[in-house]
Amino acid sequence: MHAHGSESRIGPGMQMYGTINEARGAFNGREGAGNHYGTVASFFTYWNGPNWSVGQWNEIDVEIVPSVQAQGKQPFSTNIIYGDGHNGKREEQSYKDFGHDWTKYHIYEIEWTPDYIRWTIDGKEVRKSWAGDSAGVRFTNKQQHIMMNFWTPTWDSWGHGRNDYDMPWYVYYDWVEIYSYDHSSKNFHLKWRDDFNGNNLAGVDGSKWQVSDNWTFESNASTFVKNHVYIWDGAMCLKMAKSHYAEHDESLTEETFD
Ligand SMILES: [Ca+2]
Repeated sequence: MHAHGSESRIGPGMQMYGTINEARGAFNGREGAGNHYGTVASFFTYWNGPNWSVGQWNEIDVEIVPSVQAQGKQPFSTNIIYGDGHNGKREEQSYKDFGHDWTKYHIYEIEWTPDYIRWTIDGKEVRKSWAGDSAGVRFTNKQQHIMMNFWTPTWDSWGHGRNDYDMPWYVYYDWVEIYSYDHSSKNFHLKWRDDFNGNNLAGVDGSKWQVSDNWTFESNASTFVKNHVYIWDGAMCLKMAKSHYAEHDESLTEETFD
């Protein structure tokens, strides 16, 4: 069987990413998240090099963060994270009260242009940051990847209340579209789409996506493993399970559904 991380309290989570060749674009996907405190289900852009450094950080986030409901907030977080040009990064983060049921499928979209960054849910605008007001928009100018992951923050506001008794947990992505941005016409053009078709438990299209395996990052209590990213009923499924019974759970899945 696959490695299941090591010392992490909870694991595995998972992450995948696809390449955006254009410098700017729009990215949308149909995502259904759970409502599990202590988790993040995401859809985001990220620059990972070459010659990566914190001071050049570029990231635009859609994140479902159920734990903030304990503070009376809706768990829809938008963020621009960008480097300060030296050794630090800055964030322009805000929660948006949209009144949608994030446990059902919705279309989340990020539009990223030199003039603005805009977030929509089901075609309705929830946030728009303009370059004139936002250093984040001005500094987000690198070629990025589109990524999705499902993970467990270690800091309290996003991590508290996690109770793993009913794991495994799942997040589903029905499809993802990538658009390039035409700087002269200021229009978006569909570049590619992945409907995540395929047999249940099949892997994702390796020509579009890379799947993290036995990897994590700072402030994440989960370890990403490749075999928890797979096609399920025409969607891409990210699965989170307790590491000490993950193997048993995998065998149950195979017996039940193959
Ligand atoms: Ca689909």
